[in-house]
Amino acid sequence: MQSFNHFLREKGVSNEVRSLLYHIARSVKYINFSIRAGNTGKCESQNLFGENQLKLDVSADKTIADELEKSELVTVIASEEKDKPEKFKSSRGNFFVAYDPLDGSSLVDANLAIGSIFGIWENADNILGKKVGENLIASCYAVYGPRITLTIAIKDKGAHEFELNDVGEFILSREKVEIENQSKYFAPGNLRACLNNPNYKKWVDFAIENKKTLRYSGGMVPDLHHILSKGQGIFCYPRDKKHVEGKLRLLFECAPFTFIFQEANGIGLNQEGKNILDTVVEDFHQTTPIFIGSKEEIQTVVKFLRKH
Ligand code: AHM
Ligand code: MG
Repeated sequence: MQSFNHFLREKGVSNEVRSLLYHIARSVKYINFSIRAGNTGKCESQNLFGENQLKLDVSADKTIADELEKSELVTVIASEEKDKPEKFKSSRGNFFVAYDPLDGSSLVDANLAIGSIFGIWENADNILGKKVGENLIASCYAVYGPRITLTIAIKDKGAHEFELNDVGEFILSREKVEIENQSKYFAPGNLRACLNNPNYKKWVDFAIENKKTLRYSGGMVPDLHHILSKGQGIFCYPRDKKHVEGKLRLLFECAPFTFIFQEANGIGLNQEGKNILDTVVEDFHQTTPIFIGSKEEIQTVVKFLRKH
């Protein structure tokens, strides 16, 4: 039984990063309480993307922002649910944290698994105009399912999964999460793209002909967690006519997950076959097509899209 703080200290993770993760873990526990309390209705507001917000989206966003401010280590935060980044004046550190407070909001009423995603950058002054991976030093995500897990990846120290126990502690449940290069699972998001992109359809047909197993819930967190749990799989969200730069957000979703997958021997590419972490940040809310999972399979998908 190893708490995440103890485990990360043994791995040589700095006091500051551990303290920041402690506050993130606390916000995850509070969000979990809120979900269990059933505060799942809609509110009147919309986010920047024109999506209707749930009470949970708004409360999760506030819970996380409050905890990050309390850490006194974060200078700037950006959230999928906030129009603009926010600054904390009282900070003694200089981290930038970007987060999606509640990924999979549309699954809340269906009672499917949902999650939160966090990316942690050191040097909060320089996010715009730089490659998104440049100062990214850690990322994590929580799954609110039948069990509550927090998977944390630290630069060059791997990805590790912790599970919330009945006394409110995150205990190591899987050390060194790793995925294989090949995969029998596939999660083909945005199948609407097949209507305008015959190459995507060819790849989906290829996956079916090769007897791949479909796993797609409609939530990026549970779908990517499935891959990391089974040790193999691929997830795609290509562009289409409506979403010309994809739907999923670079800072809040794609970069943190690509970082985690790289620490787990996986890969995250855009539709041009470039590493997501090499994307230059031009806007806090920018989106990107994404292909993420088992290395060789992802390279095959991207080749299909580019050459067939
Ligand atoms: P959200 O953050 O508003 O929940 O949107 C992101 C979600 C991802 O979790 C999921 O992979 C994707 O949107 C599903 O999109 P679609 O409804 O087009 O399948
Ligand atoms: Mg999301």
